[in-house]
Amino acid sequence: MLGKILFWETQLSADSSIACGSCHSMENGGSDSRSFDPLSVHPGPDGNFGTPDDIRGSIGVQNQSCLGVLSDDPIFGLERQVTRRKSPSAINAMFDGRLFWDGRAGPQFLNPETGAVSIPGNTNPAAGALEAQAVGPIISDAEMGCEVRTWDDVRARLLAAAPLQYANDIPQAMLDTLSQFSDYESLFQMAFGSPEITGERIAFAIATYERTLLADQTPLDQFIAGNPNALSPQQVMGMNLFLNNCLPCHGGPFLADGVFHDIGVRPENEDQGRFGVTGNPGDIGRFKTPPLRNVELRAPYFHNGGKQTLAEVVSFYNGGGDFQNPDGGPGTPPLNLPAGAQANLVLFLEALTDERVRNALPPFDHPTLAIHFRRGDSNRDGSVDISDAIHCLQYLFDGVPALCEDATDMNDDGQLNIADPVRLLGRLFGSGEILPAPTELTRGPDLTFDPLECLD
Ligand code: HEC
Ligand code: HEC
Ligand SMILES: [Ca+2]
Ligand SMILES: [Ca+2]
Ligand SMILES: [Ca+2]
Repeated sequence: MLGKILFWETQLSADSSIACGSCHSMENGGSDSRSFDPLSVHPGPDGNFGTPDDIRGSIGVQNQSCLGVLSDDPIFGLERQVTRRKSPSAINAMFDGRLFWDGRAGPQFLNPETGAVSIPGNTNPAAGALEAQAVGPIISDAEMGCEVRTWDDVRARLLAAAPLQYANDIPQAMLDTLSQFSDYESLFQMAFGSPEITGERIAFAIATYERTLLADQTPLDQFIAGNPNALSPQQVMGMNLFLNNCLPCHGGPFLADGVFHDIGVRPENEDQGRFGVTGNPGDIGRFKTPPLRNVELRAPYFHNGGKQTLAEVVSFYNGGGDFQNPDGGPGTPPLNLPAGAQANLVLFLEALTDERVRNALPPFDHPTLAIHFRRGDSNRDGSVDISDAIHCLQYLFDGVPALCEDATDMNDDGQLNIADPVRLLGRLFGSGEILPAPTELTRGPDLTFDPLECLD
């Protein structure tokens, strides 16, 4: 329960905007549909936006010091930074001893504050991999942290936080816990027997929650259990194609072999993948085979988020990949399937969805995170300019609907009135101060409580 609260706690991030769940949403199969957002693009190794090496990653935090002082990021400026890879799933990750696309979080977990071995890597194949992974994003200056974040900073934030105060639709069982243990010290006391908040305990709790995220109720599971009607005839044909062509790498209960291949998604020097961990030249451009459960929900696909639909992925395999890399290993030979067969393969991949994940039912239920909006962007076209002052005036005087009240509340006083366009005009043309958080510089959550709403 503590781990679930922490996984959905935006106050674990340096600016109370991003939780683990922001980049690993259940409805998206444990990945991030925000990757489709135009602002969720990383320009890739060439540093330029709009070129083929761009990556659809996940939106994290602005470049800032741990005191909250923003600084211009060479790539993202004052907008939120974006990860260099697409977020893989936190669901069904518990049996994998090599997490991340390149497997750099291994089974040994070191106490992040003392460096002592906390979970030795040899007790079982996955051992402490989830714990080792969980400490990364909290400290990362692009995902949830700030420049040189310390665990003292993380601790101080949790001590000062009212748990989940910025979240909505909190599931009843979580509310019951919070009504009994209303601050983080008592939650840590509940879980660990004493109130100390440490990096090690945060990792223990989050990983223990992730071990409840087992998606094992799919049409394929029902079919294997003996219900012949669980798959349609097309899906059975798709399954046979899958068994013949995909099984070498996507076998086993999670439909993944847990090893690293170069299937030619991108030229191998753009992101060297596994090589960054092993230093073995044969590993250049190799990435971990992703497990395929809930893959239907996880678009866009591949480590670079480069394919938008499963049909595009199947067509990629049908042609034998997009790039032939020299050290590519076995790669994937072209399938040369007719269109109907490719469609059946897609239908089979859609039979790998656990409906509890799609519908966020227990154990995949969760609080709703606050909507991110840009203060002042009243007409919601993505930028803040004179047209927003006009939109706000039209809302006030001509009955034009507000698209996001919080964005229109330019001075963040919880009321919509003439003071709002005046505040924006002062900002645009006078020497007016930057608008209240999340400011006009980036999108973020509203951190003041008011009755206004932002509907998407
Ligand atoms: C800003 C977005 C972002 C946030 C916040 C974030 N993650 Fe991730 N997560 C990613 C990305 C991107 C990767 C893949 C990175 C890579 O492979 O180099 C990843 C990888 C993972 C993996 C590995 C899955 C696998 O199969 O290898 C797990 C598990 C995970 N994250 C859990 C968490 C937890 C727990 C938190 C909170 C403590 C968290 N993430 C916060 C984006 C995010
Ligand atoms: C040689 C091993 C191999 C074979 C064969 C293979 N795959 Fe993959 N698959 C991978 C790897 C590795 C990735 C990740 C590649 C990357 O992102 O760079 C992947 C990614 C995927 C993804 C994207 C998942 C995600 O979360 O982004 C899908 C879908 C997929 N494969 C389906 C298939 C299908 C269908 C077949 C058979 C036609 C197949 N694969 C054959 C290794 C393989
Ligand atoms: Ca680029
Ligand atoms: Ca605007
Ligand atoms: Ca106002």
